[in-house]
Amino acid sequence: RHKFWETQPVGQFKDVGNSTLPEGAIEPPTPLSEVKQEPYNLPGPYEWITCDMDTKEMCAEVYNLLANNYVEDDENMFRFNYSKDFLQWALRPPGYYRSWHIGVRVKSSKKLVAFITGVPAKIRAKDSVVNMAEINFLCVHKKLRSKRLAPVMIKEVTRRVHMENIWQAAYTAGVILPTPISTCQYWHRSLNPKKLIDVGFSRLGARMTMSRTIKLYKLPDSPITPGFRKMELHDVPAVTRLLREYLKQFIVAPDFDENDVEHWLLPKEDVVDSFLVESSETRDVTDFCSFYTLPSTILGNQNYSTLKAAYSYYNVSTKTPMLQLMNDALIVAKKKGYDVFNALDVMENESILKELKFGPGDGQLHYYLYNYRLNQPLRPSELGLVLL
Ligand code: NHW
Ligand code: EN5
Repeated sequence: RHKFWETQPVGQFKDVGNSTLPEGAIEPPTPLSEVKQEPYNLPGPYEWITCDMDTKEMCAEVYNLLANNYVEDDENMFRFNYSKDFLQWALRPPGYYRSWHIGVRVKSSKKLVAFITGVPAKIRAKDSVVNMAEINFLCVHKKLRSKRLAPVMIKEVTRRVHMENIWQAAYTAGVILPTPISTCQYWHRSLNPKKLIDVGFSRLGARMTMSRTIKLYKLPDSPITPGFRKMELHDVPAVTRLLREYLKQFIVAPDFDENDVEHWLLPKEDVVDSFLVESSETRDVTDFCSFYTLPSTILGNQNYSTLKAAYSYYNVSTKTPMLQLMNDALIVAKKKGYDVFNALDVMENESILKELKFGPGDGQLHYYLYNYRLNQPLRPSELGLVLL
């Protein structure tokens, strides 16, 4: 059934439920001298390139490939439209390798037709902190699908990750592959219900009018929590301490240091937004919430071309109840013009989604590890990791 994935060091379907296999690496690292030194062969018309995401031209080519060929929902009504600034941010975290930003061009025309990326991340699974690659943005041009290019791209990124002496990876996908460590549900909170209904993102509920629906999703103009403010550079040490302490409770979670927090969580306009609650007495940072910006192109609508979506990222509550904190996140997202606020049922999210009027979407997100076995699948609430 999975001619490629059956050959890879990932959990196999035949082993699901077999808790006698050891946890950790599925295969041991090989000496670096034994890592294949030349790139894998591509079909004749194509060539590998390393994408220099520092240059505007390369960034624009990648942006265009993804804007036209990346992930769509199951009815092909919406397609992710990651912005250029977002891609630069996502692909250049602390310690990134340019060699992990891999493109495929048509030799004759130089047209970019496929892409895959990795970025380094320290991820903790139970008690082990493991250097991993986070793999994302795998994309093959629509006209070149089903030609088995994806397995070559995955093998090539694996080879380049191995060259840096890294042997594990984490990735997510909307499709089922061998085999998920967890399966999460997307939830959606309407901020601009009229537009969402007009573009077919959501439907008018039974026995609901448009005006009742608009009223149902109304939000205050500004956040409720005293001391709620945007995160600033000087907050990085306090936010790092808060987040590190919080993420300890999850079975799989990133191991962020201050450099990671500065990169991944310091606000960047139209890319990532972060807020915190500062205690007026102690000046301590007691709570934190964040979301990233990922619009979708609306395919074939007369009136609208893009859907502005916020995606819940990392949230920590110690003093402010999570419900109130996330409600404040909804309020600021609404104020900034987002149409919808999306979240997965990871971490503590499940407990607040219904009360905040999120509804389940038609999409799921499966989480995977490469060359790392966990004995049992995780509940979404045991996952402390959000990929972009
Ligand atoms: S998930 C988003 C993936 N991208 C899209 O969905 C965009 C639209 N679709 C496409 O561009 C986030 C194509 O359909 C793609 C497949 C390119 C998806 N992950 O070339 P063939 C990520 O980026 C397997 C992994 O003929 P295609 C995460 C499929 O099961 N494998 O198909 C990426 C089959 O193998 P099988 C996927 O449609 C993680 C084979 O590809 C997959 O023309 C990557 C068919 O290939 C997916 N999303 O192209 C893994 N979709 O064994 C990283 C299909 O079943 C692993 N396939 O026969 C770790 C590496 C690093 C390790 C380091 C130690
Ligand atoms: C990993 N980095 O299917 C990338 N999105 O529910 C790979 N549905 O937006 C991720 N089909 O349910 C790939 N509206 C997986 C995600 C692929 C994209 C995807 C789903 C997630 C989605 C929307 C639109 C459906 C359009 C028709 C959806 C219902 C919203 C409604 C709002 C009011 C309350 C009930 C729910």
